[in-house]
Amino acid sequence: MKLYYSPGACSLSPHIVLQESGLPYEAIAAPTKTHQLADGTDYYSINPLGYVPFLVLDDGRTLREGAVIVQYVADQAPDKKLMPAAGSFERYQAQEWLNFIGTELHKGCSPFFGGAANDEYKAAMKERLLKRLEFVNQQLAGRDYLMGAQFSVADAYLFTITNWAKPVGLDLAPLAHLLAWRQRVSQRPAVVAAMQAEGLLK
Ligand SMILES: N[C@@H](CCC(=O)N[C@@H](CS)C(=O)NCC(=O)O)C(=O)O
Repeated sequence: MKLYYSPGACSLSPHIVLQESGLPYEAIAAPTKTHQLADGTDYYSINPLGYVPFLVLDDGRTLREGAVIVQYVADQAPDKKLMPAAGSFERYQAQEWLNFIGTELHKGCSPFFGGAANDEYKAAMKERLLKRLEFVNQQLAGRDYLMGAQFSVADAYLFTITNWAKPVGLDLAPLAHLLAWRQRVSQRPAVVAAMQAEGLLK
């Protein structure tokens, strides 16, 4: 498998999941600022939408949405229990988290990265994001991970998005459960390895 990623972008989530899975893969940088690979290839010739993450399977088939890529990878390494079994109620709960993170958090952060949003819109969006994060904070009380005792792909996605708190201007200090969870996730060897590979750790 090949994962196209941009350092620190939402593609860190499948990068973490690939590391957690133990499956062989190659990570290829496709920086969002240049849309060009290191060898000069125009990234739009690989993914016409131009965004990361983008997964290419060994047989050439592709997947391009982060919330789906992480489920595909998890299902290739079922022994790692990164996603509950298909058909179980827990599977829907994990998908509920992925959808929530994608639509309520990830896309709420996007206007803060080079968008044309004005200050009024950004202030309203920050308030909305904080309300959503307060909910997540409550859900994490007394739990190691979003799904309970087991780390899942939803944790990889939430960790990636909450890494952006500083650039977006969100103060996470009052959200003690979320901060404790971030600390726990940040210490997982797979998370450290993926962040190191993206040049995010000193
Ligand atoms: N719908 C996609 C959105 C991915 C996305 O927003 N990627 C951003 C980085 S976090 C990106 O590549 N932006 C650069 C661009 O759109 O050209 C997903 O959920 O995977």
